[in-house]
Amino acid sequence: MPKRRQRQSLDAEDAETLAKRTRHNTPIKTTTATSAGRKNSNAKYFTTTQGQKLPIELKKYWNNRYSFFNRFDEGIQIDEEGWYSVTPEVIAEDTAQRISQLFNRNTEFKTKKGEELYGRFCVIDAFCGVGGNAIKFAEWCEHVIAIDIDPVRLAMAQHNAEVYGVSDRIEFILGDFYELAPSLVADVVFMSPPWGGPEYLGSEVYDLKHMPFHSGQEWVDRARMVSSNIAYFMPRNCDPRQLADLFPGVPCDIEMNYTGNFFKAITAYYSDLATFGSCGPRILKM
Ligand code: MGP
Ligand code: SAH
Repeated sequence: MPKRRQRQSLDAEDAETLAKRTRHNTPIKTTTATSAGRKNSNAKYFTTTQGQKLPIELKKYWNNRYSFFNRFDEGIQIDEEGWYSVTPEVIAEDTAQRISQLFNRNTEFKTKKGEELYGRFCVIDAFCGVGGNAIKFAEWCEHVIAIDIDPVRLAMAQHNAEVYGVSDRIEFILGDFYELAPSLVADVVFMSPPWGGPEYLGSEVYDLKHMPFHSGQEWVDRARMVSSNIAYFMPRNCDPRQLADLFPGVPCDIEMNYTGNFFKAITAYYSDLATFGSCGPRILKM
């Protein structure tokens, strides 16, 4: 069973200061939102020890490869967009653990498989990428539906789940979550949509109205067609109040996600996934 981690609330932090806590991280300069360096004819590349040729801007992610998958050397596959989008393993683990514990608190159902306990609920990873979150969900709950619009990344997610020995609990679906949502059935929806590439840090506050493809509101409205239990993995320069307002009338916890001392992202939890039942944004530090 994965180890448990303690969550603490941040008393002194409020919504406005959270939106400004991005200064210690410098955005990388890239020429396109979807593939760092690809459209720059002068782009420099490096070759990984696996023989993968990647734009030099992605080297910092390669250097942190074990923070994304501690079993990286067992054959983990990641493409360019996957490198800058994959959720660090420690954060994916916290999210899966939190959802499992909170959901089971409300349902009290558990099932036993071998020596381990899994929550008897189904979570949708609506944008599974190369599988960073889906793999961790599969370690904590019985059934995961992992969706991605990109066939290459979906195949990588499946391969990576096999490396972790959890692919039997994940149903992989190739498709557009926006189109699929009305026909899906699940208890929880986790969303980590595209933010527009590493340039998401280019403005002081990330505006949910101007996300690529669909606005932050449209994604939440789609997720609500499946379940009100939503977890939304979003840029660290989001305005927590804007995130909370996406789903009026239900509790919302805003969690700051760290790897070590580095503030990486925030996750908004709605409805039953919000622990304390307040309708304003309540900020937690993970
Ligand atoms: P980052 O800011 O690109 O990296 O993304 P980092 O290491 O904080 O760089 P720094 O130089 O600014 O310090 C931080 C984390 O956000 C990544 O590790 C991913 O987990 C996540 N992330 C980044 N992007 C661009 C996306 C995205 O488009 N979609 C999703 N779902 N996650 C992303
Ligand atoms: N959490 C993932 C990273 C997600 S990155 C991980 O840890 O690996 C966002 C992903 O959303 C990308 O892989 C992209 O292909 C996918 N995507 C973009 N639009 C989509 C859509 N409409 N439906 C489903 N997936 C989509």
